[in-house]
Amino acid sequence: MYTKRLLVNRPGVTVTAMGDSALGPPDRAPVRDVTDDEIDRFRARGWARLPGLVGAGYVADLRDRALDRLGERRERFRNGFVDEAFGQDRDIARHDEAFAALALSPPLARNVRRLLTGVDAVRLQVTNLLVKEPAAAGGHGATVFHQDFPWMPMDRSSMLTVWLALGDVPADMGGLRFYEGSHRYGPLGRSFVREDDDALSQHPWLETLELSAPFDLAAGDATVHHSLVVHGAPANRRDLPRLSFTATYFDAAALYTGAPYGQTDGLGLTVNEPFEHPRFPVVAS
Ligand SMILES: O=C(O)CCC(=O)C(=O)O
Repeated sequence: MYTKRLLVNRPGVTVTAMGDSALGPPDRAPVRDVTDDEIDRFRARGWARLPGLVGAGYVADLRDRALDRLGERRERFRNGFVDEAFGQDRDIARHDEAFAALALSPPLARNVRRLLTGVDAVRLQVTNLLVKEPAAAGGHGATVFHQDFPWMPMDRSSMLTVWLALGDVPADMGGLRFYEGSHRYGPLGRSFVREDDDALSQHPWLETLELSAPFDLAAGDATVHHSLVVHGAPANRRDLPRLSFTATYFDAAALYTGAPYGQTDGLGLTVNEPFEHPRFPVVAS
């Protein structure tokens, strides 16, 4: 059961709830290094595929944990524009030590630091367990094309999301698609706040950019996408839920702008200062 797992740390992994000041040494998640080619591709296109990023055994355990968690919480996920596209269990790493160990893994943080340009250290912004239920069973619809950054209260966009497949994700299960190089066009406005406010409706010229071809991911494969790249996903046409884990990181030197944002409102952050708060740990890399 999920609750038992919370109480029993694994050998060598001592992780307290994220948000507390004492974070244990999350050094056991098996994460490979990104290659120079992958870094080049990420910088040129705004996203990259990272096959076999996390070891299969570790991912199988994450998937079991995710299924336990979803079994308990599924009904809570459905509300708002975003949750028409996929269900979220935000901050999963604050509730489960295996997800925390991955999100706080130095090899993963080192990868993120190397992918972003001119960044010396990164903070973890948020973790998420995502589920896209099969459309045929009345589940979720498409994830409309959008950028992540326009929501954010950071003064710079050096920020990315690692999207890890917890099971096999064939393209027709709702695999992500990306507008190649769209991260070079700056913030293009918010989506998910009004009807029909997806990035393509607001910026039809995006269709002049190449859309990445559909691709399959195996469990343990990941993609990484820049906070400014326009991305979305079709509905899940399979009969199993699409399960993924995301971890979003940003430049540790970024300053808080004070823009209203659910995650940061009320935390006592200081405008024009870095995000010095246990919710946004600098991850050793
Ligand atoms: O998983 C999806 O369908 C979308 C995820 C997404 O937009 C993100 O992680 O930024």
